[in-house]
Amino acid sequence: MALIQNFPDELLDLHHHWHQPSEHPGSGPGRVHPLGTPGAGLEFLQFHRDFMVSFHKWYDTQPFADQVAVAPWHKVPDELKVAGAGWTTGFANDEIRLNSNSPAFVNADELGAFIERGIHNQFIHGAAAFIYNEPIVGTFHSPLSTYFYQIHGLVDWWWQQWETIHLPNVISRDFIQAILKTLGGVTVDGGGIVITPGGPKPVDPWGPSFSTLTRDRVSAIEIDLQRIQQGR
Ligand SMILES: [Cu+2]
Repeated sequence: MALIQNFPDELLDLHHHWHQPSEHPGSGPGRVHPLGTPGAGLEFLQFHRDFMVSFHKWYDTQPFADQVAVAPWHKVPDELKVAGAGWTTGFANDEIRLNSNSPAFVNADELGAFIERGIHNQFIHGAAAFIYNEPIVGTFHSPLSTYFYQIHGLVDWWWQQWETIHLPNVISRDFIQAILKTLGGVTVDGGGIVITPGGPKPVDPWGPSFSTLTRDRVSAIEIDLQRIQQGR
């Protein structure tokens, strides 16, 4: 039995609304970047990471909390890797790429889009619903099932592996927020970042290493900035 009792409606609605804006209007900000558009992949990763943090704030205090049942998978479980559950050579190759980062993902947005549009949307929720006989995992109410946290734990684990490799490329939201707070405004152009605290006065807050920022790093920062400016 893997359904979670007493699950807070607000969390369930937050998730449903994010995926389906017409449902539960007002439950959180909803998705900013539609599937298939720039920023959508990173938003998918970040939303579910944040969601799992919110979930654990509640779940871990419950007397019935079962941490083993919600522990992240670190690979697609073998029992799901059967044709009857929809496993294909294509998904097997996707998993190899996710584990090896070869070919490399240029940024977390590309990684997130690859996972969401592939294994996540087309395989793993449905396969888990089928193999574990837990139909709700295949619906927008999937957070009611402990399998949700194993699935999204795996998605997040792939992201964490990528972050470990690309640490210099990753600029956290907290870091950007601290900069916004300190300096009042940031604009990004193709050549780098210009800090404008009330006027177009370029400043280089990161020192010499900042000048080595690549276009990929800047685009990752741009996405973070858009998210912050839109209140996500
Ligand atoms: Cu979801």
